[in-house]
Amino acid sequence: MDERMAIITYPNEFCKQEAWELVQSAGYSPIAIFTSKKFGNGKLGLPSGKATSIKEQIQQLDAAFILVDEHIKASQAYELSKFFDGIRVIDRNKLILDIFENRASTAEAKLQVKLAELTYEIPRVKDMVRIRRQGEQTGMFGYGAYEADKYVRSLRRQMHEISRKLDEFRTRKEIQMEKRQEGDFFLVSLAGYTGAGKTTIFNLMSDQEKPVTGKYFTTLTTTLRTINGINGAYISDTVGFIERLPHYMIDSFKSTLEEITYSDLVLLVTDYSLPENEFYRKYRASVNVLKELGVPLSRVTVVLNKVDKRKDTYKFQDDEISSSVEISAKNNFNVQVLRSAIINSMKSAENRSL
Ligand SMILES: Nc1nc2c(ncn2[C@@H]2O[C@H](COP(=O)(O)OP(=O)(O)OP(=O)(O)O)[C@@H](O)[C@H]2O)c(=O)[nH]1
Ligand SMILES: [Mg+2]
Repeated sequence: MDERMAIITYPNEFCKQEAWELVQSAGYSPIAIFTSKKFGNGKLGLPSGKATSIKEQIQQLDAAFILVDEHIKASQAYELSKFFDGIRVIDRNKLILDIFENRASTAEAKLQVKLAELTYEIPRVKDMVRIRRQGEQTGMFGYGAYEADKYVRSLRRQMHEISRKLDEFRTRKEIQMEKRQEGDFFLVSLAGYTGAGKTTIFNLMSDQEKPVTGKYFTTLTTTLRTINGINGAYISDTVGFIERLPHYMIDSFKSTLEEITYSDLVLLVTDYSLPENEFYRKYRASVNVLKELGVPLSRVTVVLNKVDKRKDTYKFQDDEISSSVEISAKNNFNVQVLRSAIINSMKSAENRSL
C-alpha cells in the first residue's frame, strides 16, 4: 500500500511516537505530524483555528490520508475531509481496526475483528443520517432514513450471528480449560503492551518460531505450547494492549483475552528500555486491562524486558504488584531466572491445592 498519511495527535512525545508507529504498522507512510490539545468537539472534531493552520501546511505535503489520533464522529471525519479538500480522514479506532483486519488469520480472529468493525460502524451510520436530515448531500453516505434503518438492522443481525459463533468458540475453550484443570496443567500467559516482546519470550520458552516484526499488533491470536524443560507447564502468547483501546474492542476479543483470566500465572511483559514516563504509561494501561478482565494481581509477575537496551536507571516499583524479573529475551539474559519464577509459582500452586 505505502500511501502517504499525515498525523494529527496530542502534543507530547509519547502520542507522537505511538501514532507514527501505528501508521507504519497499518502499512501507510507517515509523512508529517501536527498536534492539537483537543479533539472531538465542534463540526470538525478539532478546534477550527487548528484545522485552518493545518490546512495551510498540508497543501504542500501531497497526503492521501490524514489520521486523527482520537475517536471522532463520522460526521466530523466527513466535514474534516471536505475541509481538507478531499483528503481521506481516518480516526484512531479505524486505523487499529485496519491493522487487526490485516493480521487476522484464524476464523475466530476474523470474527472478532468483524464484530468490532460492526460495533464501530453502527453509530457512524446513524450520525451520517442525522447530517443528511439537515439537508447535506453526503456522497457515499447518502442513505435516506428508511435505507439507513434497514442497513442498521442488517448490521445488528450480522453482529448477533457473529456473537453466536464466537460464543461457540468460547464454550469450546471453557470445556478445554475445565479438562486441563483436572490434570497436571499449569498455564502461563504472556500479556502486555504491543511490542513489549511477548512473542520473543514465547519463542524462547517453547522453541517456536512465531513471527516477530517490531510492528504493532504482530500477534492477534493466542497460541498455546508446552514450555520446554518444565513438565506440565504451558505458555500462551496473546494479543497486545494499547492505550485508549475502546471498550468494545476488548469485548470483541474477549474469548482470546479470557485465556489470561484462566491462567495460573500471568507474565506482564514490559519494555524496560523505555524512558521512565513512557514505561509507566504503558505499564498502567496494561495493568488496567488486566483489572478490567478480572485477573487477580497476585497472579501477575512483571517481566522487565529489553534490559540490554536500557539507558535510564530508574527502578521499577508498584505497590500493587511486587513480583518482577529483569530479562533480555533478545540476548537470552536472565531467562533462567524467569524459568525459576515459573517453577516457584507452580510449586506454591501445588502446595495451595494439597
Ligand atoms: N533490544 C531488545 N529487543 C527486543 C527484546 N525482546 C524483543 N525485542 C524486539 O521487540 C520487538 C517486538 O517484539 P515482539 O516479541 O514481537 O513483541 P510482542 O509483545 O509480541 O508484540 P505484539 O505481538 O505486537 O503484541 C521486536 O523487534 C523484537 O525483536 C529484548 O530483550 N531486547
Ligand atoms: Mg506478539
